[in-house]
Amino acid sequence: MDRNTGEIKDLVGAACPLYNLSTLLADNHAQTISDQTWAQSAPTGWHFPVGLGLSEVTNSSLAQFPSMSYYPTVQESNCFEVMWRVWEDLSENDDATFADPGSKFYFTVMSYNILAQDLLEANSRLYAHCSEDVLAWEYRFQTFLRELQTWEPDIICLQEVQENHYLEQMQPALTEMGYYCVYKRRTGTKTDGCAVCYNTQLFTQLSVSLLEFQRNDCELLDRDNVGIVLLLQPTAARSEGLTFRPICVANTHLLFNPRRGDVKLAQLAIVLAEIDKVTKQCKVKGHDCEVILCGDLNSTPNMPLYELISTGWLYYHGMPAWMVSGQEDLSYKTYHRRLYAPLWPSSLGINDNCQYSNVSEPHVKESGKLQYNHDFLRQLRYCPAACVRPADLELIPGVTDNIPMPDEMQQFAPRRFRNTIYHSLNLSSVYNQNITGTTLDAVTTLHSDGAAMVDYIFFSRRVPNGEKGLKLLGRLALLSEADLWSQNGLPNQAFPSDHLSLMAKFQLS
Ligand code: KL2
Repeated sequence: MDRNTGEIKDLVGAACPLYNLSTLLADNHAQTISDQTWAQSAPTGWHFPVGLGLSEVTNSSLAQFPSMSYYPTVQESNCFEVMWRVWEDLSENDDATFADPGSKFYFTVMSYNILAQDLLEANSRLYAHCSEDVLAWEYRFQTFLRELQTWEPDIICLQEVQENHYLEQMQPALTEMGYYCVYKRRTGTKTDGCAVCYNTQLFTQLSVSLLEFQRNDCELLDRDNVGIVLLLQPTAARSEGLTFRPICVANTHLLFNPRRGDVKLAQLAIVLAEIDKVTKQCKVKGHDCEVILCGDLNSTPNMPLYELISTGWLYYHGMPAWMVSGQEDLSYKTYHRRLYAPLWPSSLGINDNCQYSNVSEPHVKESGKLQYNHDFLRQLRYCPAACVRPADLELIPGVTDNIPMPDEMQQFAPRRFRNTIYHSLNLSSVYNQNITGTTLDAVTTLHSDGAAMVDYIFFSRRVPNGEKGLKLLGRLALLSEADLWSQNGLPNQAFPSDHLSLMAKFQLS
């Protein structure tokens, strides 16, 4: 492969070492990856050549897929290069992990927009660079299943899952592989939706929320996108009798329209409010839960929507709606829809903290008197002035000198800036904007209109000296736009969608 021209050289007859893609993947699947060795030994099946001249030649035959038998069989002697992906190990040599591996719970999460066939066909000009055979659903589905078999994610968050494919193929296949699946189709006429599947050996489901963003009583929320929020309890299988904190897993596919950042923010607020509700319900039962938020957010890194998630706040007054997602620079347009307060009507029942209003704000009882709920009163208790011990108050250690932990303070910090929205989930992205060790942009989606990072896995950040938070142990490396074009763009022989899969490994202690 000449990486500069993107041209695939005909290697027929050239003396090249041949791999068999299918065998490699099959071998990898057969290898049982034990918890402790998994982070250290990168899965051997996929390898991404880093840098020029390190590409590998492989052999892949469509005939390996029985369902493809009605397509022309590729000659066994046809070699072409295939791009692999590497596992990035991020675990420092954590002695405690090896000393007492039983006290930790490890799990992996994949987020994957698998490109609904109906959308592929509706937007076919985006895939004009692809050969017909890599666009066939049967081929793409088999390639997708192989990818799952290669990486064996414990939790899978899928977007663009076409309903008939889900019911007829996906759910049966994944059930067979040991997953339980939850599905939510988009409202309206679009045929696809989101799915979350989890390994039933590792998790039991404590709650499930299926979210529709289309609200008849709200002009802003007139789009058909959806989301799923699950609360999962780690089971004994990998925890040797210990009890671990539940994990709240949210999956969504936000609106695509680059001009409508206002809609995207309101859709995100619904997801954040639902996560907040689930975590609070968990707390009532005496548990803190960890949060994983993944999906296709149709927004690029470090732009306003992303900033809201990663920093916990966003000042939006007068911001052009197209700027929110960073997908396109539309500053040349003469008219700009702009963001002004309120971002969404109060009838949505969600406040500026992206929480359901009835959960954290005082509400008026019928008598007309204000009634304050527990959380609202805690906000008052945690205001800094309330934490100063009057000099004449008897010191009873642990009682009258007791002040909240810094993270508790933060949770109840006054939220009083105007034209700003907040959330209190403390989330970090698994992926950085750049490919590790380079200045190249990492992309998660690519087609003939361009490439970008729009898919994410966010997770509960570890708070300093706190017990809470997830530890990120590793991730499946992304690729650059140039790397993907050198392989004919997406979808291609190896990758079945116009998005790459994202995967991360976490530790819960
Ligand atoms: O960006 V996506 O692709 O997350 O991969 O989400 C949407 C787009 C998906 C669901 O609406 O369909 C794709 N140009 C390009 N892509 C489009 C367009 C468009 N005009 N409309 C929908 N999609």
